Amino acid sequence: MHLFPKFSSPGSVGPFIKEMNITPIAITDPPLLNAAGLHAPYALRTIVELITDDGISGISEIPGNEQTNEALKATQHLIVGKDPFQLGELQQALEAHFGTESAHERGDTPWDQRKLVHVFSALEVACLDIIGKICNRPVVDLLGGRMRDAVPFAAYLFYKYEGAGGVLGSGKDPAAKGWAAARQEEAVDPKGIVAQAEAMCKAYGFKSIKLKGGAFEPRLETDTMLALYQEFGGEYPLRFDPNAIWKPETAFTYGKEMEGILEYLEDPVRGQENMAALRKKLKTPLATNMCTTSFEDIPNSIRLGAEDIILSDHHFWGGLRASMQLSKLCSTFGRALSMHSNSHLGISLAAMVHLGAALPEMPYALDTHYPWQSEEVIVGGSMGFQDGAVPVPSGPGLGVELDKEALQKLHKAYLSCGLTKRDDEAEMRKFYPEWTFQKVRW
Ligand code: GKR
Ligand code: MG
Repeated sequence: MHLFPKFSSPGSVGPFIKEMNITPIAITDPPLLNAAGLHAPYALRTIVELITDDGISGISEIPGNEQTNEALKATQHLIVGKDPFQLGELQQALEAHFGTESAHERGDTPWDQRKLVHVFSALEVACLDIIGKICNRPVVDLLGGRMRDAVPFAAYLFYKYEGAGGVLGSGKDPAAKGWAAARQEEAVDPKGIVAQAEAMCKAYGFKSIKLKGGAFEPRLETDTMLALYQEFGGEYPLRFDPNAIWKPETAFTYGKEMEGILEYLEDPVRGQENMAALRKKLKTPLATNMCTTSFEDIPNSIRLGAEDIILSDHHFWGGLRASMQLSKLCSTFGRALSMHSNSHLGISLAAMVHLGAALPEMPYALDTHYPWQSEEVIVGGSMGFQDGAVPVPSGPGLGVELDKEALQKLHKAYLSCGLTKRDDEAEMRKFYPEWTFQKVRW
């Protein structure tokens, strides 16, 4: 029973959402290795555009997945006609329609497989873009204001097979130099990874380095980190992430070996209990984007002491405002907050930058896959990095605009590539037919 009348947005006064466009796209992606297999030649993203009655467009980008797209389509009747400022009301309408989604539905893969958090995030970011344009303020100002003018990112290294992705597969451009060449070359040993780090840091100015592990046995991957330390140690902080594929004893052995060379160790083991037990034995801080990935996970994380750093991601924490709430919880409970990424384009990057700029504390450079992508869906092409950081876009809203021609081209690639969701195991089986994903391998 409501003691007070519930406010309901008038709909007919002020701006209202008149149109909602959902466009799945496919972007070329190199054959990067991880614990779940291999990246396919295309990564999928979904672009959402909301248009108000007076023609203001708000955009967002989320990981592409047919199921999420279906869920987005099912929200259309709830969104069209609503006031984009009434985010609380929108959220409640979505929750009433879909019910809740448990943290368990995240799945075991390195990436998050939940639908609803992605749907909420897509709609919230597009609404914030509209609100920013109406108020003539950047999104960072809607999140509490600018704590920094540029947001630092880390070089995100991957073991990879030869090739730069897309229909050309392993096709080589003989004129490719520097980072462009590194994107095409094979990297399966420490030397290849060190060369990749040099090329990426030189091209983007990154000053922190992360290696995605979990692809090869721990000895090789630890040696790779030691080789990176020899080359960059002392100067650039290093991180390593085997996506929870190590057994507790393996993580202890190799975690001890890497003690002193890592800024943090990311998801060495699976589950909050295993993380908490390892954390008691290692001096290196532990970070996660796999065991504490929603508000529902926080009480147990605090009870157990599962990690030191939560790698947020507005795509799966339910949006930018939810990520700001997470930052408050983190500071209350003695966690640092940083940011996780997946293959993405400039709309996601812009949202990450606005969020990063608004966070009260930013002790670590954020993750981004952006250097691995060679296409864009925003006007003007790729966003620029200066000294490893992205300046906060200066325009109102997200400060980036949708390139309609590029959107159509990438949508055509989606229709012709035949992929409907991310499946790194299936891609790996094209090389090794017997290969299976194991939650814990070594
Ligand atoms: O792109 O292969 C990848 C990564 O493994 C990604 O899916 C993870 O979600 O970057 C991520 C991570 O930090 O775990
Ligand atoms: Mg990770």
